[in-house]
Amino acid sequence: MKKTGAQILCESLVKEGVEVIFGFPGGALLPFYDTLPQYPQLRHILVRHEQGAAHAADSYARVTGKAGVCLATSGPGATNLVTGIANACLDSSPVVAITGQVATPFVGKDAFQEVDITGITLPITKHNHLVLDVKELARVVKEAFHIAQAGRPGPVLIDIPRDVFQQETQFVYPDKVDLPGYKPTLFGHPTQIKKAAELINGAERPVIIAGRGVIISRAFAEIRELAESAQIPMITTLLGIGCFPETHVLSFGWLGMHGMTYANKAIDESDVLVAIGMRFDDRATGVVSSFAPRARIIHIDIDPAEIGKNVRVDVPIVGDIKNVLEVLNQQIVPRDHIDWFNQLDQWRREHPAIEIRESEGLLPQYVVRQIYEVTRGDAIIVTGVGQHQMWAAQFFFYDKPNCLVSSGGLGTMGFELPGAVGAKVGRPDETVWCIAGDGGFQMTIQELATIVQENLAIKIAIINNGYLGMVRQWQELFYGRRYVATPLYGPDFVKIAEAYGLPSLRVRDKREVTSAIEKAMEHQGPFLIDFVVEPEENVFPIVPPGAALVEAMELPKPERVSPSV
Ligand SMILES: Cc1ncc(C[n+]2csc(CCOP(=O)(O)OP(=O)(O)O)c2C)c(N)n1
Ligand SMILES: [Mg+2]
Repeated sequence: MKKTGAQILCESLVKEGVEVIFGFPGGALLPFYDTLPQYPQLRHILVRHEQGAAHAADSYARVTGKAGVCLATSGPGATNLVTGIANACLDSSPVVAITGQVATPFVGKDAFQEVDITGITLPITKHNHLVLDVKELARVVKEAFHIAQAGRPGPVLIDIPRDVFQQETQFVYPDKVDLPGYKPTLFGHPTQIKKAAELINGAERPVIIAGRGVIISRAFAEIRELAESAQIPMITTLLGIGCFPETHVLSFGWLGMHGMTYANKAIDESDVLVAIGMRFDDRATGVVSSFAPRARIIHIDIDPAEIGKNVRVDVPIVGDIKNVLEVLNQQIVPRDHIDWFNQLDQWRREHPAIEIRESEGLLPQYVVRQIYEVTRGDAIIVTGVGQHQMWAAQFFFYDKPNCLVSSGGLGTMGFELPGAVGAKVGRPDETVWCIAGDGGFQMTIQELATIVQENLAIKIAIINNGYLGMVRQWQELFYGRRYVATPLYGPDFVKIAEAYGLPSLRVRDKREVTSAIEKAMEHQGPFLIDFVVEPEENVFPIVPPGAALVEAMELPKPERVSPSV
């Protein structure tokens, strides 16, 4: 029996195990939306802006490990996806973005709502395809899901003209993909793994830096075995948070611009650095010429393009991390590094890094810490970008795997609210806290309507400092305190919540923080708290731009109290 392109798309999505589509309709998609009710197994979540659909699909993919799907109409719908696609690309998230396109006779004619979305997204997708014939649709969808998820994950875009949705053909879903040009290397080269094992076994001051690749590969047990048997301190990247329990004795925080000073020092002094599923981003390395100057570097990554891209590497291993570590672990000689750990502990005492200064006012760090205390760390945290993002990473201790969802590579303000939507839809049984900036929240505030319409029990904490805080901090520290375009008027968020139909509270006093968080947790549905915090609080440590990791500025000493890690 013949099926229409719209039916073929739905059938193909069902075959791929897709359960949720985050989308927004329009003319080019009308045939698709008209068909969708025939497939009740496909839940459609109507977002309020296509950027939200892309972020939700990205976040859904991060928390489930399955591809996330977003859908937008041609022209402005498609361009509204662009930021979200770029975000997924830079953080290696498997998103399949589907766009409607003008009908094939109109393609290339500047037709109403026509943009060349495959052209626009070429540099920010792993692959994209304009489907010009319904006969290729099933194969293109199959390939899209394969490419999005195989090897290093990333976004794939499928552009489907309106008439292709209406054309009919026989539906046969391919069982296999045949892509001779794309065969990711999954198993590390044995000789390279042997060299790595020898380096690790001979190391005096080894360090592991683990990135999001470890989470993507679900190599939680394998990385723990490596760290424990070889007694190597574990440091993560920002996006690697949640690949190893942060309260484990071997956990030494995360590196980089706002990372822990002792972690950055450990890297600086290390003699063997095992970099796993991370890509030496400039926010992680500081000035590259001074990065890990004493270390031989082992780099394990599934993407050969990352090897040697930013730093020189002594032993590259290309492969899936779980597979590589399984083999590597067999060659590790158990040992300890007592002197090295004594040194690390001394640095940790000297630079406690994660501390909350004494203050009568309401400090954002305290809000994050109390969310940790009340949830006992059992929550998925979704953040925006800025100071609150760094505090969320510093003051919550991530013990459960894969519980921080944050925009790392692109640093996209506005990710927080739609990101929380994707996380809650993907893991409905988990508590999801959206830790939002007052700036970023105003960028995608409209997704409150999605949350209420879908009754997603997301708890929202706005860290309301009245500033584009991270930019203000840079102006304070590096631009003579000239606050240009960073003081931020915001609406009354409690009234906004009320208007959208969700309960809320405002907290200005630190004594009310805990009970407000408890109230939000007790409430069955979504809940918003507007935390009006100290406006000019800064994130420490901070490695100034152009400086080495060890040149971090720390919280001024007299203000230090309560070291807690
Ligand atoms: C879309 C976008 N525009 C601009 C920036 C630059 N930027 C980085 S952090 C920041 C301030 C964020 O303000 P807010 O959301 O209130 O968070 P805060 O730093 O105050 O916690 C800005 C403007 C960005 N990251 N993303
Ligand atoms: Mg702010």
